[in-house]
Amino acid sequence: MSVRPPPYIGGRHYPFGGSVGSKTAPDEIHYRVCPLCEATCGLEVTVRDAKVRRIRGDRDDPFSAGFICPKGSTLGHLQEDPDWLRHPLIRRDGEHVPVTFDEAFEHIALRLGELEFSSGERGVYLGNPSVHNPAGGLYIKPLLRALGTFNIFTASTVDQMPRHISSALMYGDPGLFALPDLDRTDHLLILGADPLVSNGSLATAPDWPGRLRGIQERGGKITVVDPRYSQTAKVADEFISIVPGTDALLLAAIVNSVVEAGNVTLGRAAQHIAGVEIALAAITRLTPERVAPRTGISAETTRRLAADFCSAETAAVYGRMGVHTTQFGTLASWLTDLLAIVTGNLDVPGGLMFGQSSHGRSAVRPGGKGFSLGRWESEITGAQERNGEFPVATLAQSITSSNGTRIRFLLTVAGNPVLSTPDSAVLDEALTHLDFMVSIDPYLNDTTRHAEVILPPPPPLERSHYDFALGGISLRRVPRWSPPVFAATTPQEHDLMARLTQILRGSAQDPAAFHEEMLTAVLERAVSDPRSRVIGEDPERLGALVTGAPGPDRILDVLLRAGDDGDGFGLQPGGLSLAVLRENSHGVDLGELVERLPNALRTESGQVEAAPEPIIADLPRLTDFMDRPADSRMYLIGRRHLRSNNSWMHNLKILVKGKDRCTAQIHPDDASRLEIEQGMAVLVRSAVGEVSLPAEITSDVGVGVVSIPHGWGHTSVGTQLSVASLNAGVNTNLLTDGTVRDPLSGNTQLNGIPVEILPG
Ligand SMILES: Nc1nc2c(c(=O)[nH]1)N[C@H]1C(S)=C(S)[C@@H](COP(=O)(O)OP(=O)(O)OC[C@H]3O[C@@H](n4cnc5c(=O)[nH]c(N)nc54)[C@H](O)[C@@H]3O)O[C@H]1N2
Ligand SMILES: Nc1nc2c(c(=O)[nH]1)N[C@H]1C(S)=C(S)[C@@H](COP(=O)(O)OP(=O)(O)OC[C@H]3O[C@@H](n4cnc5c(=O)[nH]c(N)nc54)[C@H](O)[C@@H]3O)O[C@H]1N2
Ligand code: SF4
Ligand SMILES: [Mo]
Repeated sequence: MSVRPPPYIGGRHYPFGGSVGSKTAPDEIHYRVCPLCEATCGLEVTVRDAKVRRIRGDRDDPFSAGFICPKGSTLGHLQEDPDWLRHPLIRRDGEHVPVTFDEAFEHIALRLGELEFSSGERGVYLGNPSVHNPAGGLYIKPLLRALGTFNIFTASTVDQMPRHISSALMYGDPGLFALPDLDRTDHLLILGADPLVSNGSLATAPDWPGRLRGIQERGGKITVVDPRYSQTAKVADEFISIVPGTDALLLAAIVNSVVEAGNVTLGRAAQHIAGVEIALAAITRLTPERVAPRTGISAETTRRLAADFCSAETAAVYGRMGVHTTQFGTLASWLTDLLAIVTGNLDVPGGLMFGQSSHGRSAVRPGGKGFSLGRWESEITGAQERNGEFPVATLAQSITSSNGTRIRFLLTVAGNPVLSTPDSAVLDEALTHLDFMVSIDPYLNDTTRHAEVILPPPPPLERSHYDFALGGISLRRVPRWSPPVFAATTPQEHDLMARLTQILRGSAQDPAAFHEEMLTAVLERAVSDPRSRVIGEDPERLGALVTGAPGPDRILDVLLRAGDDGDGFGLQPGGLSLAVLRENSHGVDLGELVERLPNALRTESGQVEAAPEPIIADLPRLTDFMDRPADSRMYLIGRRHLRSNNSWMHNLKILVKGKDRCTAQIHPDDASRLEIEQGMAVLVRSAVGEVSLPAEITSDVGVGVVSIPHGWGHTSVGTQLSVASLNAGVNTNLLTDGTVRDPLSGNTQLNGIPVEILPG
């Protein structure tokens, strides 16, 4: 399989990386995909004398073409961070002390044995990095099964859960996201996303800067809607300032403007879409005039946004954190897709397209089980499940409840909820009520300091990598597999999960046997799946042909070979396998996304449901909100920085050096009204908490808006973050009110929180 030339020319080549000093040994060059964010950039890692000498963007990567951000060049720094734990810790007499892996697992087995937690007393929190490593992709499922509890919490309910819910209700699959086809679109409307900084989310593509420039160079237009003149807004053709938390209103009014102008057209996908009339009838009250006082955007501008969208040959709409982490996140997410539907831009090149992972097996006909909300409730808090989990905002109460059952044993995997989730002070305190806590995490941080046992995985360069989670949301199909750069000196994350799973099941700890068991199950599923390339084959015969290290690599080999583009274990010569990815170290370019309707649909009807019943039933809440007067306080929103990664990369000096980034940005008009001067400490107070931090006066934020980044506040005692704790900052989630949630998704409102600001 040959590697085709890059899909686009360009890419900003940041001159990052260390200098190349005097030579003592020949350089080794390794190619790998960066696991730090959703952009999946290809990296070129130069190693000499067992040390990383330089990391730069891999110019031969067909997807990223040399693009890299400052974080991508820090994998060597993570490798050498003295605070990255290289052995487990056990807390003894209030202090975390190093132990061997065997001792740590022995301790866990002993404690779980003596404490005998019932299923309702166990709980788990999964954080963001588990989306970015193969162990998270493959080994969490059996671990959750062994935990045998409904008390599952993840960072999704402070993030993308609304998109899962709207996608599940519309397309029948919570993972089937409609993606903006950046490389072919003529018009891109971005709301509440800052991909120049975040490098994109739920639309995997490296080099958003280059790809956005590509739209403009093709003569297309980019419009950004944001309460802040974001980095992305600065490169857009038009910026529209919006009152935080009101995007659902704006989007509904845009859709109504499309209708009013007689521009509704369902386009190519028309025959696969049901319920458009019902959807349109349900939003008729949300007119450009009526929403304007709430959104702060004139009716005229709203109509023009609609006209721009309709007049473009192809148009894509993209909403992210600013849209999803509000009280109307699911409605807003549905409305982005409805806008694409009524303008004929769904499942059309240049519009919104559906992704397709290379290790997956596509259905050959539409239809499925559909999707239900609230299949069970928490016996502790009464919260309803959403996509298999409870809102993380109910985690603290699930631990401290005095209703009988409560969580007494908590496992955290790759998560720092003490900094990342709402009502942080309450959660921080709640964790002290646990009888037992285990964390799979490389750092002793604000969350893991509560753990009795911490099990660290090896750093990224000591692992193989493949993006199980992101392949299906990539804007181009470019499977890439990366071998480890350095041999691991500690067990892999999947080994840790295997042992933990075995302890929970009460079986002997034997990771090798566990990996074999997983592989057998995957093989058996593959040969009995009608969509598979190896249906009816003998799993044992295939098993003998599998290559790669035990664990995720061997499983990947089976998934690739039995998948849509696989070699079928020899039945389809030239198809994908782990060996083919190994040979093509820059990746294999399978090209642009192709139309996937109707077969990708898993709704009961086999159609796109434009008007799902729970969505329509939630609309009166939005109309009521429109009719209520606006809050007279200021609105708090977040922001990210290119050199940050949620809460956990502030321990690298190279990323945190420079001027203070944990500031409260306020508009000059607000500053003069409140008599606040540049750099002065201000107190920001919400319904649930307050923080004091330096003011940064800038007209980048709108009047009445205050912006504070999240992921800071590394102030806890008993952590081991020698760099992060020197640049601690404050935790904005002390201000986040966990009771204010989007009811359809359970997502907490993180953007648009009413706050007061006081000098001092
Ligand atoms: N106010 C506000 N709050 C927010 C947000 C916001 O915009 N505003 N954003 C939200 C979003 S989008 C997210 S995704 C969440 C993130 O919330 P979390 O996922 O809970 O937090 P992170 O800061 O990503 O912490 C990641 C943890 O994983 C550990 N880690 C790093 N690499 C690995 C690894 O390879 N394996 C394992 N096992 N552990 C690893 C780190 O040490 C750290 O403890 O925060 C959310 N919180
Ligand atoms: N450098 C860096 N990159 C990251 C991360 C990081 O921490 N640092 N985190 C990663 C993760 S886990 C995620 S989920 C992604 C998130 O990716 P993005 O969603 O692109 O990231 P944000 O920077 O949170 O962008 C949200 C934007 O919404 C705006 N906003 C706030 N409230 C509103 C509102 O009510 N309406 C509108 N229209 N806009 C609003 C904010 O001003 C901001 O510009 O980023 C990922 N990439
Ligand atoms: S944009 Fe994301 S994937 Fe690319 S180098 Fe930066 S952190 Fe890594
Ligand atoms: Mo996220």
